[in-house]
Amino acid sequence: MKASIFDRETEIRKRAEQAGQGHVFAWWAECSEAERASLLEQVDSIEFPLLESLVRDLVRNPHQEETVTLEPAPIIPIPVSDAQIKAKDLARERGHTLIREGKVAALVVAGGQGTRLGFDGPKGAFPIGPVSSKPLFAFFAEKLLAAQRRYGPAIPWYIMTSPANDSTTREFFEKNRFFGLVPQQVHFFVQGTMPAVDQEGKILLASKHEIARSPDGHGGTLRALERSGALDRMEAEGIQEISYFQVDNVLVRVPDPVFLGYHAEAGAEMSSKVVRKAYPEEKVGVIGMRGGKLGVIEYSDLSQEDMSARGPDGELKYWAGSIAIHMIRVSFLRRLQREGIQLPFHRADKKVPFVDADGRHIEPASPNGIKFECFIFDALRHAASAISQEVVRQEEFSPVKNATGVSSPATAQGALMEVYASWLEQAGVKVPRNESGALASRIEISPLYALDRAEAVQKIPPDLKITNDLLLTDGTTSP
Ligand code: UD2
Repeated sequence: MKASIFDRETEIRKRAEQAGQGHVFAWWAECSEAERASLLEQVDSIEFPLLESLVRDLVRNPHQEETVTLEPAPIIPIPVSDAQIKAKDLARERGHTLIREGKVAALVVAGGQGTRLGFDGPKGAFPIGPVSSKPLFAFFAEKLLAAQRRYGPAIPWYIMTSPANDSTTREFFEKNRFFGLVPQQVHFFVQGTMPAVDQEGKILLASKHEIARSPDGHGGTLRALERSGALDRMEAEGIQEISYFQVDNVLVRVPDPVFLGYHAEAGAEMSSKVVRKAYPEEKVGVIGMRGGKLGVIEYSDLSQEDMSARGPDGELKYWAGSIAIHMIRVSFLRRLQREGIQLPFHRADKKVPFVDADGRHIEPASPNGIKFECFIFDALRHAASAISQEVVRQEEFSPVKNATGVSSPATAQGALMEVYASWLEQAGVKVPRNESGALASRIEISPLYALDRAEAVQKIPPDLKITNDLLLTDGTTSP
């Protein structure tokens, strides 16, 4: 006879009760057979010992982060001197070789809920093309496609989704015929979730038969790569380096031979890109040395004093803002797994809809719940060697976070168009602007037309006239 989850009901209930979470069965009598089975499955999947330790350390006795002295980190600068330019050229060559040898995979974390953007769907489906309206995912796919055409081997693309957006993300790729990529090179893997708890550490119920759960943060990538078999696959395919980025940054260079080269030259296990912070309170983590180890200190954890501290040159002391672009060596992830190293969880206070003690569904107006998330950059402190490279913000970082204002679709499109305008201008084209210097028409260049400035300058005819919206594509783009 087929085993049923009900065979283990007593054991599952006991585990929940022993962990002080027996209330999750409060509405059992009202649940249908299917709902009961589902609830048991959900409770069964909870790692109670882990949850108990998080409730103890982050909810009941939240300890203040011990004050460790922060020091600025060494950063590879944007090259100015001949020696720096030479080092960059060497890095580029090294990166080209690794890509040509098929040793690089791309990985995007796309499991976030995109609540701030208020977009109904996976964030990667957001239409960002200033002229084409093509989605974020299409930009990344075309960059990979263009790199493949240039360097040879297919670049595997790993996409981390969450249970909430996994099927919609897959459907979106199917519908768009994988944006010209071969479906076999695109690997979706789903991140884990953690139960959300109230201020007393009690698990919140999203409905009478549903635990409120949320994705376990982008640090969940590590566990999800192992669990899904993606890490095994990478090793089997001879992938050495993972080019990691976030779904919200349309300007990302993926893969970037220069970054890859610096990272490989240094024998680094995990590396990061940084930009100069635009202003002290900007919501990016800063790269610094903490207790002698390179790390990212999240903006919310940076003291007011450190945030605004300035050096003798008047520049921010902690100017190196992390733009969440990393190079991660596959063997590093395997080592972390072998050594049983787990990333720490952080507490995030959020509004979590829940069912109250009277069975009413409540949509809270202010944060009532606590979610637990891991951050990928916490892996940095375990890297035997790590480098950071400064890059030009205008060329590589313009995230889409909010519906309007800073870090919104409007600012990202503006940044994209300015990049294209500078390519066009360097190619000798007159780009129409109004009196205030703003672009007079919308412009867009597909990565399939030109992957980078050098290719654009070489391809764009200097006598090109821009009289209306301009879209340069190679004509074979799918959507
Ligand atoms: C992140 C960094 C911040 C800075 C900034 C750059 C953290 C805590 N902070 O800020 O230091 O580098 O990005 O843009 O990371 N995601 C998942 N699963 C999750 C949670 C997030 O895949 O469970 C993805 C999400 O889809 C997005 C990315 O991770 O691509 C960043 O998430 P976020 O928007 O919550 O990060 P944010 O803006 O707080």
